[in-house]
Amino acid sequence: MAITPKSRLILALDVTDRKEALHIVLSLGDIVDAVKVNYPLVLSCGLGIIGEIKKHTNVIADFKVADIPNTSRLICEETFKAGADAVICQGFTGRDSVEACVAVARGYGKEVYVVTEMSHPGALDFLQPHAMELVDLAKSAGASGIIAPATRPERLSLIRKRAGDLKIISPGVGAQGGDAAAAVRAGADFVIVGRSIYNAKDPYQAAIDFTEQLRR
Ligand code: NUP
Repeated sequence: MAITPKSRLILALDVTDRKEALHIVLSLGDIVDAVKVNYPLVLSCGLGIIGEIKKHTNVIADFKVADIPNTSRLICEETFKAGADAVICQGFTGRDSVEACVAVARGYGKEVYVVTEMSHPGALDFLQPHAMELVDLAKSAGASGIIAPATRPERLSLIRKRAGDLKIISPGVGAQGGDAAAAVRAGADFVIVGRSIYNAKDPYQAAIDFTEQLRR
């Protein structure tokens, strides 16, 4: 089933300790729309961590899949078999690779999100000049949505205009300087927050504070 915006908050769980990860998921699983796992957690705890988190909330696998179609297909197969609801892939590898990810996702009734312009400064070097083409590719390849930067709300609005019905997940809120409410005003359906929640003194309260900002 597709991930739908309720709180609009997605937690980036970039911790590397299994116990800490599951403790955070237990306390925040009901507040967030999904937990996003990335290489730090999966490389330290194994792919099985996806199924463990999935018992409590939706899971997005931020593997930024970027390979030839056959390898991308195999990566997506393993990711969805492990229980993920969605996978994030890169678009710069081209149409055939993105289509390979979408085909696997469809087979499982799951979703693909394509990275367009990333949130960090280095995204200006290669990705920003091609961001709109990456949006068009995501749309025509049948992806559910795209990843676009909360650190540049003005770019996010332009990307929103181009994206049509695609869902937008927006990273860069908090530690990278982006503002949750501004990202939603610019057209994000979800924001991703990592360090500003899991490094907070009280991650539960930090998550609640973000959901309040997102409601306004
Ligand atoms: O453009 C992107 N920016 C970004 O930060 C695409 C991403 N997938 N991410 C991821 O979002 C990043 O890898 C990390 O997992 C999370 C942001 O974490 P934080 O900066 O809120 O701690």
